[in-house]
Amino acid sequence: MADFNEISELLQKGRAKDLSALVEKTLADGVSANDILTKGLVPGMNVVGIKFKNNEIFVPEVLIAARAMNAAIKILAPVLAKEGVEPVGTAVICTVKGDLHDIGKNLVKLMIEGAGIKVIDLGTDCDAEKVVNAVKENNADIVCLSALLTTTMMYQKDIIDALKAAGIRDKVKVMVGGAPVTQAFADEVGADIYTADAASAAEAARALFN
Ligand code: B1M
Repeated sequence: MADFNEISELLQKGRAKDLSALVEKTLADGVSANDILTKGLVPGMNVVGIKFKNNEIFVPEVLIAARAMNAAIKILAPVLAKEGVEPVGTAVICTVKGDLHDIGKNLVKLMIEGAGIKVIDLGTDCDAEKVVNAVKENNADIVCLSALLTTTMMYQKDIIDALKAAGIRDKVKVMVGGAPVTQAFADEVGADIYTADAASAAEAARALFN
């Protein structure tokens, strides 16, 4: 029986070594990587977010939890991403300017790669010019924009505007996401696709090529 609660607890405490060992054991017991992610790790990170908001923990503790999350994701990565699949298209992904949150963006990247799409990762704090250049250089089909802050989500629109100004808006589909982003916001900024989680992002990206 998988102990998702223990996975969540270890993540919250930032005990990367113990968490990695438990994630490895849980995988070996036959539990799916997706269940470990969605029933253990993501709920654990949500608790971290709530405690952070309530000033029960502070940036250093959040960073330590994030490090543990990344260590666990590293173990799940090869299982989540099906290897050896010929890419059907190319995506450019980033977390937008002013925003350093990359755990969700990395998950979206992983799952999109798993759906057989080549992903160019521009990292975090990414400005519009960098996105426009990457789309041109890689002849990308999709632009994936992640934003975790209410203060940075509007920059998704700036990137869409920059794609328009560069004359390439109609050549790419723009997908937006991140905790504060909604379908209504996506419509408002003129994105083509909004998805709430990494699995839906991969599904939507893949659907573009079917
Ligand atoms: Co920050 N932070 N943080 N943080 N942080 C939040 C986002 C916050 C909600 C915490 C809170 O107050 N409860 C809050 C934002 C408030 C707001 O804007 N409304 C916040 C704040 C305020 C800040 C700082 C300003 C704090 C400060 O310095 N005073 C600061 C900003 C720094 C900056 O970016 N400029 C800051 C810093 C940090 C750390 C560096 C310490 C760390 C990030 C480490 C890292 O990413 N490497 C951090 C963390 C870890 C969080 C929380 C706790 C967790 C985020 C996370 O990784 N979640 C977060 C609270 C929370 O979200 N519960 C919080 C797990 C991840 C799997 O989920 O990223 O939402 P998420 O991704 C999901 C979906 O959103 C979706 O798929 C993923 C799941 O499948 N998704 C997409 C994401 N991108 C997508 C793109 C798509 C589609 C779906 O298509 C393209």
